[in-house]
Amino acid sequence: MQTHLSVIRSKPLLWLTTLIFCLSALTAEQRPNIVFIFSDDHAVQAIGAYGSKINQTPNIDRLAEEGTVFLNSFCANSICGPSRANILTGKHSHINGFRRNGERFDGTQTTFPKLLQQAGYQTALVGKWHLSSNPTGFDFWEVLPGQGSYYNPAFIQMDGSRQQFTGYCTDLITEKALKWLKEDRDPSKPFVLMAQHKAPHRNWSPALRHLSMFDGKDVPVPDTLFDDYSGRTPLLKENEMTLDRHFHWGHDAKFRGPSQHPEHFASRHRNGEYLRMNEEQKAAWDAQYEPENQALLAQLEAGELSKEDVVRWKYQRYIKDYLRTVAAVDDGVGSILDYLDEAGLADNTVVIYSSDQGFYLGEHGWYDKRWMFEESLKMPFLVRWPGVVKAGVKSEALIQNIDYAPTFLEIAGTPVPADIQGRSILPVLRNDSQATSDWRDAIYYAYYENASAHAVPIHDGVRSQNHKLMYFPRGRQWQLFDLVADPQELRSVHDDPQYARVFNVLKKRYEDLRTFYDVNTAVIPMTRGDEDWWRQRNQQVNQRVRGGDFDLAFIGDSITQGWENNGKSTWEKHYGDRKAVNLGFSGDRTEHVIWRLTRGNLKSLRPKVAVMMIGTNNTGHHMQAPDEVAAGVEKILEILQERTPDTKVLLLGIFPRGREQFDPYRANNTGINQYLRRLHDGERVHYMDISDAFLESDQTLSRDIMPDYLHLSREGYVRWAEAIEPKLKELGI
Ligand code: SGN
Ligand code: CA
Repeated sequence: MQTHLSVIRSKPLLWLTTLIFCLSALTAEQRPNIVFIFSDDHAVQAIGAYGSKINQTPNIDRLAEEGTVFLNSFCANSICGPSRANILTGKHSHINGFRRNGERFDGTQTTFPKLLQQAGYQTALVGKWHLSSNPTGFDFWEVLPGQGSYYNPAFIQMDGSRQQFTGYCTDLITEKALKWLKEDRDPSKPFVLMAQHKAPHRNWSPALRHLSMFDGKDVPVPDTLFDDYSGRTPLLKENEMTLDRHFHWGHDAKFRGPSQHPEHFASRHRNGEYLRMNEEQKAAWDAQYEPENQALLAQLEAGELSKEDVVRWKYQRYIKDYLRTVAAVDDGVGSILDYLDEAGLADNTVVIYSSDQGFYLGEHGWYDKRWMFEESLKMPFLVRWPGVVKAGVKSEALIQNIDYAPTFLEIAGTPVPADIQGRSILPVLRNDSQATSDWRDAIYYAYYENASAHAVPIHDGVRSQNHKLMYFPRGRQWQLFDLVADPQELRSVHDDPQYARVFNVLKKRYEDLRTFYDVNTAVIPMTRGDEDWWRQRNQQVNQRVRGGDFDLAFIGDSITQGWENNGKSTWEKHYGDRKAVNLGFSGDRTEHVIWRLTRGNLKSLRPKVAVMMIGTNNTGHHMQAPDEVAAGVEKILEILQERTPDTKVLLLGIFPRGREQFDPYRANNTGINQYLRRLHDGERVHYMDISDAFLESDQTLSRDIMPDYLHLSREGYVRWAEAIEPKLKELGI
């Protein structure tokens, strides 16, 4: 009540409204409200309560003083849309279907706002959404289109129209959230309000009032600003998020006019935010940046700066802008907390501050996120719930964004659907925020957005209390980090004999967690567009099938692609004038074929017959279990059915491999084929096992047929063609 007293003394009118409000609030249901304040790319390194060395966040820190800070809070997929989908559904990306930015969230699926709404909660969402489809499950929403803008942003209204507002995005979102709280909601109902900021997302455009923050001061530089990436996978070097090489002239560094100094600055010279500003905003902006910019240019021209000096300058420009945008988020948190106090709502409202993923604040020389390293894997999670959550506590329990949905449902006293993958953290909260004895030992993480901005490869892994195991399908590399001995993750110990036990046990946990969360990579569409030759071949294929009229398509991996090499003369003889096309890509597994067929290869291709042989790389690359690979093949058949229903599929059993009969890879393929046989329906799908065409009488393979015991020789292709020829005729080719 102490806040009410101070309000009484200072503002009599406000006091009256507050009193009336409190009385009505008393008669309202007592189920707790939830205020979820969520920002974009706010790393824990930039939050006071997490021990920031570079800024202060007094308002966010209030949640820490009055509640709990979760130190080991992680995302499931370190990128915007996917993290939001994880939160809404309580499920990993491969289950909720939103794996990469740019996909479309299926808003018909069950989400926690829908369930809370059904349970009688009022639900509201303001700010960044970034899931393409319109929000579902909210009584009120007003969202930014896509990434939204910092200056004078547009918001999509519930009727689908767009309205532009003058002002600064973070402040507008706070104001809109407050307006809903104060004026628009039904005070007789409990509520959940999600206030979701764009800040501090790239391109880190501060509010005018914060422009001069940090003037005359340097922000401390992270230890690893000049990381040489040794001791870890070479994939790190492909990264396109360095301050050194990927910091853009206008967009990031805020220079005006055409790009200069390409030796230091990447070339994007358009600063979209500047173009949105009115004259007054531009004037304040220029007054801040221009003198600093001109000073740097003068130094560059005078040859006074080393390459490292310029990286340090870019770091200062970057980090100050980033932290300035954080300052407005922190102001917004303060305004909302103040209002909850004033309105007497604080005691019965759970307030959470979080952000969609972490971010690199110069660590490893980077900005951006995506990698499973600590800085971008971590999400802030501070929770205040007077009377339930112990105040001033720091928790080391491993929590993840898939836990939010079940937690919110449990807070509201609503049943948690059995298919939700996260766990409610309520038992942890009720246990003085410490992990209960049956709490989890590790979290599972998966990143899918390869072949896109910043060039981070697909990877997944597990993170336990003290270790992290990561797996990169490209190059099939493991990385293992000891987070106690090496908190900055600078040396992978995956092949260090001293860590053999840890490696083996974590690998087991990795496999078990993948089974537990139903991860079957054989069915999850994956591009290899980050490999140049693959991307080019795929573009060529897409072009060919668009222009052509094909009766026969061969779908598969290198063995199919080999029709263009060892199989060339046989192809010409058998298929040269039968309108045939080769959709074989060396190294492809079922998941890559799924990607290709759903994103271009089948756009206008409607063959009479498709000959398909796929799966031996699922075996060869990671001995994937036969039922999983077969599910991948089945999914491809479904795709064909859906997109080209009249095509007959000649599904071939995976060819034998390995010299000996008892080769483990061959045995795995045999295991897959047992399942594939069952996919034969004699109508659309025709299964054939032509192994006998390749095997000797003692079941071995000869080098004459398969020189490397996997790929076919010229003679091998002759045998393949002859073995299927009668069937092709029967199918009308
Ligand atoms: C934009 C940014 C990227 C950023 C992605 C994803 N480029 O594309 O730097 O990684 O968003 O961010 S920018 O040129 O538009 O600034 S996310 O948080 O939405 O996933
Ligand atoms: Ca983000």
